[in-house]
Amino acid sequence: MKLFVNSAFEINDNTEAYFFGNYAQRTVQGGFFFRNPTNRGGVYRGPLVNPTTGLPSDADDAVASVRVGDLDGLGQGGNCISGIPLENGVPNPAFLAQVVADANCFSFLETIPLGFVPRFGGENEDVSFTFGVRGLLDVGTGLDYDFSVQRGSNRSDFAISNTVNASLGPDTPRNFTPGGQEQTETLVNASFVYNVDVGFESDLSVAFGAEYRKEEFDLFAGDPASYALGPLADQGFSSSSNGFGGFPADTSASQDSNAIYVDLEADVSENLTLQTAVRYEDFSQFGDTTDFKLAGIYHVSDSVRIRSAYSTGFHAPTAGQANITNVTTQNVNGVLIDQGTLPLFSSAGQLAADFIELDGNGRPTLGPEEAENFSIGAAFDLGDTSWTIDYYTIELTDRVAAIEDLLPNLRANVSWAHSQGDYNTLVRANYYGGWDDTGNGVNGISSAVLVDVSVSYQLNENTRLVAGIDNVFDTYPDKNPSAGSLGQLYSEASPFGFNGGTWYLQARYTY
Ligand SMILES: [Ca+2]
Ligand SMILES: [Ca+2]
Repeated sequence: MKLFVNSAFEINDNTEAYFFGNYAQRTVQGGFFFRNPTNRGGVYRGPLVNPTTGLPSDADDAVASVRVGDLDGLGQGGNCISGIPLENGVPNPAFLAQVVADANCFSFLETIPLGFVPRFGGENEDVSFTFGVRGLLDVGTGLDYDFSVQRGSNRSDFAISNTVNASLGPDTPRNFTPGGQEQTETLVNASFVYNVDVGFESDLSVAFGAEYRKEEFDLFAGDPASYALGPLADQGFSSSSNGFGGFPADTSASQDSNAIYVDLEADVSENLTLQTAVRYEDFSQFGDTTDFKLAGIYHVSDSVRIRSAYSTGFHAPTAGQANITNVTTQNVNGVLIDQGTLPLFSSAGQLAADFIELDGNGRPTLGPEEAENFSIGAAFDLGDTSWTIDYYTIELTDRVAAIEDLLPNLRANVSWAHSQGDYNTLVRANYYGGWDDTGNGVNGISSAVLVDVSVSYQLNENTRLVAGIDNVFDTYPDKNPSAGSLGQLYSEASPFGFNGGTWYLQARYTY
């Protein structure tokens, strides 16, 4: 469901107030990749065992097994084998029958013999509104102003079904509400535009302004079973809802920043338009950053234009990336360990930074990610046809850790567009530099070039028909070396997907 409001009313001839807002709500659900039921770690996959006793073994004849839990505790009450031996991937029927018959011994083959594919989804709610006043002040040649306040929030409440908290054994629920998260942003803006005659071909347009931005991030705790460390945790059964563990506690984080900017643009001569901009921004936690942009278009002749732009940019870690604490207890090789994410600014985070520095790996810092963008292109007319060619590169340094590690550090794109009469054609080559799949621990995935082509035809005044192929040469990323156990042939984080080429037909109707 989506609702929009967009309104403005005149206060006087030179002043207008405006308001716009939106509300959207949707429910999302998706599945996980299928995995072989007998090798899902922490649920089914057991230790290597002696095929005739079902007890742990590191001998040459040891075989894989399906994990068995001892419900009244190890070393007290009844005893159980450690794993049901697998023979050609099939659980040994005699051992399986023995585990089923013994009420104190438990394997997930008793309750969910065919394995399970979790369904993950949630409710998403998005609300935002903007209120502002804009107008013209009678100063010199006239000063345009625009003051506004904007607030937006996006909340997701997650749900995961058809899964287990394996450490709860036979008592596990199958459906969980692992909690939620909300990002809220508040922006206060003041912007101005003033035109000055400095003797150029056109007036010099001077835009300047200031912005205050506050970002808040909240995590909401899940239901207790979604993060519980159940009684079988010390026997190798994983804790928390499998597939997406619940958040154990409510957590909040926030940061704010102040920015000022100036942007100048003018037709310097009949043939040359130049733009330059500078922006300074000060973050409550990352110090400050100054970025600039320089861009121009030069008309070589009536039919040939050259354009180029260079800019620096930044991407500050979000309040969530910088501040969030999300710790769950896991059983790792028989030892209970608190695992999760801690803010680098916390005392625990600084202690970890000390260790990393002592190891000679340099002290980790979290600051704005910096980018340099460069583009150059030409547009020209030949007879009845017009042509453009553009090249751009984006180079990033100081990647914000985690998700962004997955992105290639260099992307480039060359496109060739051609229009003649009612036809437009486009050929585009996209270059993705090498990247690391940190989620699966696979580094050094190869760079790739993908080529897209499309043709469109203006059928009549309102209708345009488009046919195209994205990824004409059906390029795929490198295969995931651990595809077998994860059920993922390719990394799901591939910057250009893993679906190969696609073709499409479109009809666009404008009215
Ligand atoms: Ca026991
Ligand atoms: Ca049993």
